[in-house]
Order: sequence, then structure tokens, then C-alpha cells
Amino acid sequence: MQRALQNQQVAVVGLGLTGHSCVRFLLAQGAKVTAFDSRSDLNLTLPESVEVNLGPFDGALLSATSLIILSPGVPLSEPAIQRALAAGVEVIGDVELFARFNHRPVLAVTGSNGKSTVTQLVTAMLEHSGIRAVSGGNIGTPALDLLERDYEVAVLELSSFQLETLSSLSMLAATVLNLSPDHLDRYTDMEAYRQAKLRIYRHAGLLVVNRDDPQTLPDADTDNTQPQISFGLGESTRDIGYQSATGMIRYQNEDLLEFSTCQLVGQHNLLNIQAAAALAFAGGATSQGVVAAARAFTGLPHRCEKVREHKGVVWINDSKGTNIGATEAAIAGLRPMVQGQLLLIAGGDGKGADFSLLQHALKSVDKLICLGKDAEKIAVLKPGALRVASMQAAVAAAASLAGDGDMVLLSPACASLDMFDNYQHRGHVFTDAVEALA
Ligand code: UMA
Ligand code: ADP
Repeated sequence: MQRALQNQQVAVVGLGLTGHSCVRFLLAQGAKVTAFDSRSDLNLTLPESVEVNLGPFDGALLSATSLIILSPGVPLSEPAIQRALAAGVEVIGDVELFARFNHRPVLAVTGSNGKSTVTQLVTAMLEHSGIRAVSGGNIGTPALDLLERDYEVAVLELSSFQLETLSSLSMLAATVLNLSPDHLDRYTDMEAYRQAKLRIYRHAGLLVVNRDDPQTLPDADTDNTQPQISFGLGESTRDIGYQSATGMIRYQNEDLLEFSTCQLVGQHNLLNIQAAAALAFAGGATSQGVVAAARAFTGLPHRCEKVREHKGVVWINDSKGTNIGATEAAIAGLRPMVQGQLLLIAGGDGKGADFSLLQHALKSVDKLICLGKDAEKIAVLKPGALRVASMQAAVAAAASLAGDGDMVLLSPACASLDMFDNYQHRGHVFTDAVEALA
């Protein structure tokens, strides 16, 4: 591939984090790069040798290249890309390009929720076992940027978008953690989204599946006949599971770790730790390393993160709760820790979700405050729900309603892009508003 890229005309489509990493990598390989972004107002600082095309994608130009590297945010269904495909141009993603140059072991994680948590945990478990591990992919560091790093195992978080354009990545083990509706503005239906996720099992040496979520199992009529290990909320003598009587996570019929000694809470994290352990073992981790990392892990920012306690009210930032499944998990995980009322701040861009699926979880919520583009779709699910115009107004409303022993949870069940730059920005605006209460 290395020689094959030299002097080849390659198009990079989408000039965000991924596109920039592709441009850097391709130039280093001696390719001739043409870059495309459909936004015409981008301020770019790309090397002069890169020809840049901003505005609506030029199908004729794209069809004249020999290879297109497509960013995950640009759908394959984009007409200019379809035209290039019809003209015989190869279209791949950045992770496929990574696969063609990477020669070191890979563990891979997908699922609707918990990907970043598990990716980070697996990396920590390997490191605690004395293995040099790096993480990348959808978690934030583009996969190609890992190639220049010194690692023994790469742990990749892969989104359904990235999996659509990935075909040849060999993995020691891969997991689909769970499946719940997401990105239904991009997929025709849930099954199309699931099929994109299941692509992760191709070329994986071991499939780590969720036995409580049959949608994570490969279809019977596929050729995914690799060995499997399952995780779940109940016990398993063969695989990995939880013994409620003792509070033990058990791996292949032996005690591994008492869940209450971990700082992560909630059933979803009980599953995340099991999945991470199964992957880490496949990557060569030791039991001691797995246990030490699981106990030390405090969770990632913007995921059920405690902001502060003020006047007896606990404020939690779960801005990364960007779909219904994540918000359900946050409510289920946190409700048992609340003595008083649970107040939920939700709303944003629902990405085509059917919010009636959230109704059941909202029964565990005492007060609902909604904001953003799809605020109304959520507010109608709970009598007395408030509608507000900004995050500051949401925090002010919650502060006026909450008292001693209550918890206020920001878990939007929606993407942030209607009001914020990204979920981190939304989380920071929330945190700033909460800090300002003092
Ligand atoms: N663009 C176009 N035309 C389009 C769509 C986008 O030109 O039709 C351009 C935009 O103008 C922008 C660029 O593409 O300039 C953005 O590219 P991108 O959307 O592929 O995003 P990146 O900045 O490359 O970031 C991507 C992932 N984003 C998406 O998949 C949307 C990041 O995941 C990931 O961290 C990064 O690659 C590194 O691998 C973020 C994400 O939201 C966290 N992921 C989704 C999720 O987790 O739900 C899948
Ligand atoms: P992802 O990378 O898939 O978005 P994260 O680890 O960033 O997942 O977690 C995002 C949110 O999803 C968390 O704040 C939490 O509310 C929820 N979550 C985490 N793990 C799970 C899980 N296993 N099942 C359901 N929801 C989860």
C-alpha cells in the first residue's frame, strides 16, 4: 500500500478531525491530495500542495480520483460519492486506511452506548498489565494518528459511520456492547444501523457479545463463526458474569472483582467493566491489571459526572447521554442513589428518534425540564414538564425546584449540535451555570 499511495491522486472528503489526519498521513506517504468539504465558510490551514474544494461536492472531480477517503460524518449515500462509486472509484474510511498500514494487534469496541468508557477501561487494563496501549478512533484521536505512536496494542472505538467504510481490519477481539436507537436520521431503520455495527465482527478473532441484548449477536446466516465470549447481568459458568449474592464479577467460573470496590456505578457500568475485562484478557492483560484498572477508573468527563453539591442538591453532568438508551441507563444507574426528587434536563437534536421509548424511564423522574430543537417531543411525555430556551434557564429552573436530598441530572437523550459546538461544550455550559449558582 505504501508504494501504491506514492503519487496517487487521493481525495479526502470532510475536513474535520478525520480529514486533517488523512491529509497529514497521505502527504507523508507521497500522495497527491485533493480535499473537499461541503461547508464553504471553513478557515483551513492546509499545506499549499493540497488542492482544496469547498462548497457542494463536485461529483465529476471526485469521480476522476483513484481513491476517496470519506470522513465518518459524510454519508455514503451522498450523491457525489455514489457517482464516484458508480465510476469505479474506491471509497474507504480513515480506519480502513489505518488497517492497511497497521501491523500491531487491535481490540475494537462499538455499541450504541458505553464505547468510550469501555475503550478507556480496556486501555487502562492493558497498561496496568504492563502492556503499552493506546486508544483512538471515535473517542477522539483519529486512528491514523496512532500509527506514529509507540504501542503494543491499539484499542479502537468505532462508530457505525466508521464501520460502514471499514472492511479489512484484523482484530484480536471486538465487541458490540449494546444496541438501542440512534442516528435514525442517517439510517433507514434500526436494522440498517445494526448491520453497520455488526460489521465489526468481520476479521475479529473473538466476539465479545452481550447475552442480555440478542441484537449484539451475529446473525445465524453470516460467516461469523469465530469463538464468542458473552457478558451479562446474570451469572455464567462459561463466560463472564455477575453473582448478585456475593457482588462478584466472575470470569470463567472464578472470582475476578467485587463490583462495589469500583468507583463506577450503575448496571450499565457493571456490563461495561465485564466487556472491558473480556477484551483486555484477549489483548494479553493479567487479572491483577484488570482488577487494578477497574478499581482506579473514575469515569470520563461528561458521563454521569458529579459537578458539585450545592444546598443539599447534587448536580450531575451526563452531556454525553446523546440518545434514549444512554439517558435510560443514566436514570436507572443514578435513581437508587437519590433520596429525594430526581430532576432531569433533556432535549437537543433527537436525530430522528422515537421519544415515546423514553416514557417508561421518565416514570423514575420527578421533574422534567426540556430545551433545544426537540424539547417539545420530550416535554409532551410528562405532565408538568417545563420548556426553557437556554441551558442557563434550565439550571435556574432546576435550582428553584430542587431541595435538600434531590439530584439534578443533565442527560439530554439528544445530540448537542442544535445549540452547542459539541457535547463537551454543552457540558461546560451546564457546569458553568451550576458553578455560578454559588
Ligand atoms: N462535512 C461535509 N459534508 C457532510 C458532512 C460533513 O463536508 O455532508 C464536513 C463538515 O463540514 C466538517 C467535517 O466534515 O468540516 C467533519 O467531519 P466529520 O463529521 O466526519 O467529523 P470529524 O471532525 O472528522 O470527527 C469524526 C467523528 N465525528 C463523526 O462521526 C460525526 C468524531 O466522533 C471522532 O471523534 C473523530 O472523527 C475522530 O475519529 C464524534 C461523534 O459525534 C465524537 N461521533 C458520532 C457519535 O459518537 O455518535 C458517530
Ligand atoms: P459512547 O462512547 O458510546 O457514547 P460513553 O462511554 O461515552 O458511550 O457513555 C455515554 C453515556 O451513555 C453515559 O453517560 C451513560 O449515560 C451511557 N452509558 C454508558 N455505558 C452504557 C451502557 N453500557 N449501556 C447503556 N448506556 C450506557
